[in-house]
Amino acid sequence: MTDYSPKPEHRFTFGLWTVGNPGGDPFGYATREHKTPAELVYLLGEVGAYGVNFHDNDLLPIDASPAEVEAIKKEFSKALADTGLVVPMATTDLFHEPIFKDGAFTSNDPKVRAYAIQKTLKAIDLGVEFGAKTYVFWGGREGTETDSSKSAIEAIKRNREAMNFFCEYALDKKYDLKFALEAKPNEPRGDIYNPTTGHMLAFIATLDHPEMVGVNPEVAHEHMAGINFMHGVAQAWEAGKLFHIDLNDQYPGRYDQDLRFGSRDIKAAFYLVKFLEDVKYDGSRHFDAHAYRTEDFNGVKDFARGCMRTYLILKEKAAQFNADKEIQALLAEINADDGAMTPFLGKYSPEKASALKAESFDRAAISKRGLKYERLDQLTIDILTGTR
Ligand code: GCO
Ligand code: MN
Ligand code: MN
Repeated sequence: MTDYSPKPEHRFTFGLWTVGNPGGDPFGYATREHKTPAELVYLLGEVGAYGVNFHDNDLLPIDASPAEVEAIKKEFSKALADTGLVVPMATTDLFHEPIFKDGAFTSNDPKVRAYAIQKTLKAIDLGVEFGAKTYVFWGGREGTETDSSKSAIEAIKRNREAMNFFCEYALDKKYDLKFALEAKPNEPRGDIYNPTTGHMLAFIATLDHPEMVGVNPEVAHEHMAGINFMHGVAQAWEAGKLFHIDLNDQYPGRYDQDLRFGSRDIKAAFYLVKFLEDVKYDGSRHFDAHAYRTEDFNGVKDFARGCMRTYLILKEKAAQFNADKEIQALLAEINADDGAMTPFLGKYSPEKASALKAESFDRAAISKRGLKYERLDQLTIDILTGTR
């Protein structure tokens, strides 16, 4: 029996807003009391997390007085020192306040845009003060309900202008900081701009400092869009852009559920963990989820422990998959290459193209081969269900 207890090297992190989520929803009031940032750090220390992330206003209420700011920071720093937790990531709350009702960086109102940039500059300073090396941008309000209201092209330009501003700011301040953009298709807006990780990757390529900016894909967000999360993560990784990741779970086609990691689609979670471990992703495994509204704070601890435990179980299953002789033999067979096509494949040359055009292929014979994916998938299921 393997030890599934979380260790710092696993890089498990939670946001203050995740374990601090009071259980309210659009139809019901909070079911858990408010806890201070310091209290939440102790809770995370108790369950064995490595780090804690925050929005500016998770830590400091928006109208906190200078004295309150100092007191909260002091208490929070003490909790970090007592527990050994670190702050790998920080972000800005650009969605709760009514001023952001029609967006932050993409608002039609220049005053709102300027305020959003000012708030983010201050929030970046706060994150850096606590040691954050990754800064996440989630534009929850950057969208529309009616496309009569806003130019989709202007929205892209305004988002770009803001990101370029922050890159220059970080360079100017000599901050050791990279930016990670988080896509979501909808909720809270009817539609959000740059709705998927793929859109974000394309957007990043248009920035002045694309090397400073990557993505923060979230399981639930891509599942809401009905797409394969691991494929998006792989694309980000291959492009050198996987700067952070938000782990949770989600039934497609439903409201934003933020379920405990791996609790809905265990197979998708398995392929994701296997991918992250196989490529040796060394960033945070950030759980952006929250406990069911039915839970008290013991249930919140069960939730947090569950996220990490499931990750570690799936990591073990991935190692088992990689070591399984039958699976590896099937994979070797599927990927077999006798070299006969090498002259035709790879980089283009005019000779190669002519040779390839002259070659004849026995389509019927090639298509007859059974690929044994049914067997392979069942072996995967056997591993996942612990029957193998
Ligand atoms: C959501 C998002 C947020 C962001 C967070 C960090 O659906 O509400 O996932 O939780 O991840 O604001 O920027
Ligand atoms: Mn989310
Ligand atoms: Mn998220």
